[in-house]
Amino acid sequence: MPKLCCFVCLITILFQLTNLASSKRQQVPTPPLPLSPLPSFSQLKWQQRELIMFLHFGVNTFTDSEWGTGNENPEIFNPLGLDANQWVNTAAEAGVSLMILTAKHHDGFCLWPSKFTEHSVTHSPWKHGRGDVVQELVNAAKARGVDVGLYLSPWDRHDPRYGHDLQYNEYYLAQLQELLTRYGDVREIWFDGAKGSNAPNMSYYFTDWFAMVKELQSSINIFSDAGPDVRWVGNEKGFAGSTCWSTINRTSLSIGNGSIVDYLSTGDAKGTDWLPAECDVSIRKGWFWHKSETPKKLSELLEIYYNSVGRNCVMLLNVPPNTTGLISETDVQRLREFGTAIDTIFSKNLAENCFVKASSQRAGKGGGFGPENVLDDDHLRTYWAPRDGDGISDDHWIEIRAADEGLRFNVIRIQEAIGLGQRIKRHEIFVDGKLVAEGTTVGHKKLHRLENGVIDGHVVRIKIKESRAVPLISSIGLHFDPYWHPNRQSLT
Ligand code: FUL
Repeated sequence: MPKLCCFVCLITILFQLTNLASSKRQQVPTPPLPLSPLPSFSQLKWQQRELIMFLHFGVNTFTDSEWGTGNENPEIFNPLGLDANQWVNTAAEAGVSLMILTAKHHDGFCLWPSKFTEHSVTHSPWKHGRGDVVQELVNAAKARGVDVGLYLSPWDRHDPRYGHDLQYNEYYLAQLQELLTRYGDVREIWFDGAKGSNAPNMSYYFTDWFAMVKELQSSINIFSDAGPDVRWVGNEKGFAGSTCWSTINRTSLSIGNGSIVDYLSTGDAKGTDWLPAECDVSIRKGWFWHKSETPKKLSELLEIYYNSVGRNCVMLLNVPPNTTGLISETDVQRLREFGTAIDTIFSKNLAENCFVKASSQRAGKGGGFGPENVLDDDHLRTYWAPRDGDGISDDHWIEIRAADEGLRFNVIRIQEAIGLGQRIKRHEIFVDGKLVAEGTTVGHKKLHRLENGVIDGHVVRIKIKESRAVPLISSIGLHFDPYWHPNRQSLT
């Protein structure tokens, strides 16, 4: 009998051990924990757009001014050749996927037939008062798969309700409801913070506005100086801070507050809110079209690109339609050059066939978090994750090794898997053991355009010197920018 007992025990133990082993084998390594705050789905989508087009258009286009008085006669608005398809084609060719139109600027003139005011396209000779610029843009954009956003200026120099809190907020909310229910999906709404010094006192009911916007458009991003989804970068040059966190404390922000511009441009490593920055800038000097102005040089646009997209932001480039209602040929041409330049620089990753190695990797080889993930086409959901440590003092590095012939590049691109939070605080880049670049934050995208120009080398090592938690790198690129000549003025 005891023999039988021993035999049964042995079988049971063996059975349990086999079970344990097979359950161990089946355990797929899990991703690391996210680090709050995190982006929303719509914020992530917005960030991936990288380049958005702004369109300033209205009565100012016809009066050659930047801020209308509010006394303009609607009859001056007559863009006889308006063709929104031309706007959208120009944008799409440059890689733009979202276009934001000034439905109403500070002068109060509405580009759509609002039933709450007489001051609109309805009283202009354009299309005998039956025109609707918002609708024209929406139709053209839809046909090319481009998204639409709208700017509705809070400051209104025309409407007599401005300065009377209740009446004006009701009027403004009524217009928001029109815009967000009549035209299908609106992906971004722009609440501008500007207000003239002599303008009447006015309290905006932001809480009600924001709630109404979200009720009517669940996937929209709300832009203002203080978010809640996208923040102003703090200047109109299109430049972010060289340190730029998508995180910030919203409680420290307020709309129309000029004293927080530095905080806006750098964000806050300790911020409790995910609120990435948008860099608005015009292709010309002014926001509206003026006969006397010409577009910026290609080299200036590229400088802006590196200082916005290359610093974890989105570039919002204004391209104003002219009095005919078209984007001027000079601007079309410049945008085409700009789009081609971005393509030329970034469509080829010179690191694509290199070997890649890292200080450590989560879950070991084959665990799904290896350094090879930084060279695939997914720049968000696949990433290199080092082994868990305290994340702060660990010496994490990742290395790109070229085959025999070596590499020739002048731009280094690094991207974090921001879906799990923004982490990197400081990093350094070495080529064949020599320090070539250093920086702070990375975020969605960090572009280092090398100050000393083109480098020939074999081994590129990126060291993460400081991080809020283990760094998660989703993509690395080595690129050649033929437009970058650090030691001489560009002629383009
Ligand atoms: C500013 C406005 O005053 C300008 O006219 C322009 O619309 C710019 C984008 O925002 O605050």
